[in-house]
Amino acid sequence: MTRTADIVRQTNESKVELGLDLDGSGTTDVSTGVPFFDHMLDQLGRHGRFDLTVRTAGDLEVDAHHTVEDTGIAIGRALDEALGDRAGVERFGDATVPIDEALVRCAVDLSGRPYLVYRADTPVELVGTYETTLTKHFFEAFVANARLTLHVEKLQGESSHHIQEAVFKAVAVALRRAVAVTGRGIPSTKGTL
Ligand SMILES: [Mn+2]
Repeated sequence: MTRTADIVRQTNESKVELGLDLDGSGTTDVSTGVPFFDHMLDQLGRHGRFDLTVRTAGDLEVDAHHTVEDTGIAIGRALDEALGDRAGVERFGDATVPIDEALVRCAVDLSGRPYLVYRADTPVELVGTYETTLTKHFFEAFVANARLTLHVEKLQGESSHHIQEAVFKAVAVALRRAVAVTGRGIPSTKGTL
């Protein structure tokens, strides 16, 4: 059984073409027109050990908002589709990831219910051309479409680049652990996720 999804999503604000393989090797090919965001999605694929291809062409002449949000929707949708009925998955995953002075903790539950708790502000809100406040928005879109619970908490950090990167790496590692196939049935007393 392959756990893959290919998504094409087009609106008046963006076109996203996305490929995801949950059992890949961490090979990524990401292009959104926002270099720092590309760098972050690269971390997500690489440390999640997913194969991830992203081609987003958004209305960057406005700003990066729609590009980031619509990419989050597509990645979430792809994850939901690739997981299928979620049978056999570990379901819960967590990770605490340092980058030098920055430390970020993340916990995931593939619960079927979208919920985000995000506490990872940054000292400055611009890294390259990327507004770091978009990251919460990205994960809101991701969580709603992937139907999972995600907690992200910055324990400490000074560099906004490091904090943001530790966020994406922690989410990647927590997701890798949560989607790992470790059993057979649906890991819920409800019988469904
Ligand atoms: Mn970096």
